Amino acid sequence: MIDYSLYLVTGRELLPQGQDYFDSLEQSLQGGVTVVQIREKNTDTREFLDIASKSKIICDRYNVPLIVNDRVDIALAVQATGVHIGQTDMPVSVARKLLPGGSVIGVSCNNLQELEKAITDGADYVGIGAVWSTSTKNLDKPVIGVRGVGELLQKLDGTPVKAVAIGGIKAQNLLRTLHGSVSTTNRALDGVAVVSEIVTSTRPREAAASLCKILSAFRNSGAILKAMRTRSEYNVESVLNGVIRIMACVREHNPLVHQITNNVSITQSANATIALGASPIMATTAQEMEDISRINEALLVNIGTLVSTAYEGMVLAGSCANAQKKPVVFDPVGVGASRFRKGAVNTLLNTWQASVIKGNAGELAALAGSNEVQSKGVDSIGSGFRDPVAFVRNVAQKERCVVVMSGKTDYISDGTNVAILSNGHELLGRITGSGCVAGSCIASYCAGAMNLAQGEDREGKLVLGDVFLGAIGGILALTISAELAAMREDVKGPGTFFPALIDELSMLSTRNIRERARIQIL
Ligand code: 3NM
Ligand code: MG
Repeated sequence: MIDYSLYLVTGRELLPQGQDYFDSLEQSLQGGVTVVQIREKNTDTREFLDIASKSKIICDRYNVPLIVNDRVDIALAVQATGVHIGQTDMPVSVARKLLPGGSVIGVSCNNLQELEKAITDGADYVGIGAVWSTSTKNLDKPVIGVRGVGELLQKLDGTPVKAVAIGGIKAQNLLRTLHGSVSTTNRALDGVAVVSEIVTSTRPREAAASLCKILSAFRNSGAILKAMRTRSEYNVESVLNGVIRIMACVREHNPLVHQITNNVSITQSANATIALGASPIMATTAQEMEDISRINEALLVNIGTLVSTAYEGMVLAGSCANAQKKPVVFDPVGVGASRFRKGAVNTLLNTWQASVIKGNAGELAALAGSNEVQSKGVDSIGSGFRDPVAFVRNVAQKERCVVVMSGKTDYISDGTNVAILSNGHELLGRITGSGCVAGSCIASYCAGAMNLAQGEDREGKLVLGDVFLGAIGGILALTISAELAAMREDVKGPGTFFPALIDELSMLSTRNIRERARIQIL
């Protein structure tokens, strides 16, 4: 059995100046590479053979299997463990006939057709790529994206075929790659294949060791089986206690909540954030994202009025937040309204891991590719999903995060548990931006949840803090405050409602939450 965890594909042309190929290979084995593929694209047979046989001796010393790219004859000559076959190379069946019994054959796959063929052909493993863009290889097929890898992995269920992802994998995006590519059936990658992250390093041992550390931290975190859940069990009592702790923490610590949002509701969002006790920063420009990501405690990305400058900021801000394990709340406003928005949402979700995705039924339907609920612009039309509980749970599993479906009843799932909240008031639907404000409330409470998690184990986690509780808390704070605001005598309609809502958000008490929360946990 091959351990596919850290699969090195060689690339002699990428070695740093003065770095010896064999020395680099040996160091990477010392760092923890578990399988090596010799890849020589423009090397004469004699030289290829020479490199392969010397590499084989080194790999043998570390008990690491050697696989040869494309060339069955070289694999035979050096008694390699197997071959790796591209889509334009020799068919698997022919290679299988030529190689000794028990040889390992891997196939590069970019899409479902190629994957299904590789399974039928009897491949032992597949290399799924490119998951990220890369300059190491000229890509003639589309980049799959982390979420696309998950969809392909699902097709391997019930087969003995192993899978590694390849293309642009770095220490900095490895955890996100591993987490985001787990399928809805909990099929995870067996490993990752890298070229440049190890080969271009002047310290390949350390480069490999860093990747190994992340791989084992991810496996040990138990995160494969969970989308984002941090506690094993929730009930109404524990959830309300958690929300109340978060509320107090937000007021005490005034977390900085970075919000890239739309120009319709930006003022409402900033005001609501302040009212809850958090501190908003509404920065949008890419150049300042890295600095802000160091000081913020949560990020909100809202595509309500998407413009290209803010879009660049969104791409970068989310990656920075992931790198710092800070919660990312994503509001794909009107994702069904245009192809542009759909494409942007797809790119954003393939680039970074959202911690919470919040949308109305129409937006989440568009995101999930369901036509059960339609949208009109940014609004949802119709009565909603036949089985909203199953729907949010499935989207949470697929997107590997907490999903909030807002509406008259709000459904929140971490992929396992579902909270059903039925607080709120119809006046919320008669002002602009109440959905966007909900995003700000969730981000503020996720920041509070992260604050409460300081000192907890960080290893293998993509985000710190219980974002399921953060999402529930944000929705409860807003919808209960709306009820209290609507009860006021001076509130005559939507115009007077909004300022009253801000007042109530700032005065919300533990008692209000305990007495008014209408919550069910499944
Ligand atoms: N195959 P790096 S991408 C060899 O998509 C290879 O099948 C790919 O290099 C595929 O880790 C790739 O430097 C290059 O991005 C991967
Ligand atoms: Mg090939």
